[in-house]
Amino acid sequence: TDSTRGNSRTLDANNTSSVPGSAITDNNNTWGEATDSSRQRAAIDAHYGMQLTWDFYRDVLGRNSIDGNGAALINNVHVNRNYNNAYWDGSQMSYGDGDGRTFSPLASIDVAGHENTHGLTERTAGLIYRNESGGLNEAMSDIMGTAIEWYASQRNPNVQFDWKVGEDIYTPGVEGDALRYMDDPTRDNYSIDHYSNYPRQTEVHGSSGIANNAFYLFVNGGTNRTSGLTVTGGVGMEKGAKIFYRALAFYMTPNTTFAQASQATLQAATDLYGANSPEVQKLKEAWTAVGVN
Ligand code: ASN
Ligand code: CA
Ligand code: ZN
Ligand code: CA
Repeated sequence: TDSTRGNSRTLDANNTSSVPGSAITDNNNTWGEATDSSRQRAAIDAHYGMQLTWDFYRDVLGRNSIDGNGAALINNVHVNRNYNNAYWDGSQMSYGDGDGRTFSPLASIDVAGHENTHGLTERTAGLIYRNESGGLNEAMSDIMGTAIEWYASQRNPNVQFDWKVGEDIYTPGVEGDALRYMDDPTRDNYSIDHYSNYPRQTEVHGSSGIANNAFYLFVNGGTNRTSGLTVTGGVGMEKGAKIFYRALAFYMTPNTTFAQASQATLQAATDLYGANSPEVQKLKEAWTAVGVN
């Protein structure tokens, strides 16, 4: 239980689906020691991911937890047995341990940031989890999860920032792969990176690639594989995260489409940096590159 972060806490579901789970104890309240039980590791990872999420929301987004009012973030680990998933259920997070082949325990920083951000989206825009709004809901989680990984990498030299999602927990026996790739969403042979392909892939974890790639091009610069259009340079993660968060919290609504999301982010960028700013110009280029106008 983290008294410095609204009593957010991490609990043990004891390999059942029953949440919230039971308290996890330690003989000296110093967590992550080599001598601590290996069963604590997933809990410490989930808890660290929650702490970084809390601090990123506070320091970068200027927001007090998911509801803006300091709501405790509740994490459950060891959910089910060999469970290859992690999710937000409307009030708390659940993390499986994975089967050891497809996934190791699903508590990496980017995944924790992703799941916590489902809570943020639910308490702000309320993007409905199907159709275009569902793809945007998923993209906001990948975007903030990756921004939180970036924030962590600025503070902890052991954290490696990248544009992959879930690289540290996906297929532990395979080097270099990931669950999703924001710099080239099509690399997973499932996601799409351009709105012209939306009719072919409407599932939310695949259509998210459209907005994921727009965010990547905006923040980092790069080329969209499908259109071949290039955004030169990028505005950097901090500005990108602030703009997309402002769009989520102030302009998006439950049925927002990709085209409306583009307008929402442009309005947010205009609020923060001005209508004639390079930020607004680059953001237009990024959305154009992924086929959204
Ligand atoms: N891990 C998935 C996610 O957070 C669970 C789901 O499909 N809702 O999106
Ligand atoms: Ca200890
Ligand atoms: Zn998700
Ligand atoms: Ca990552």
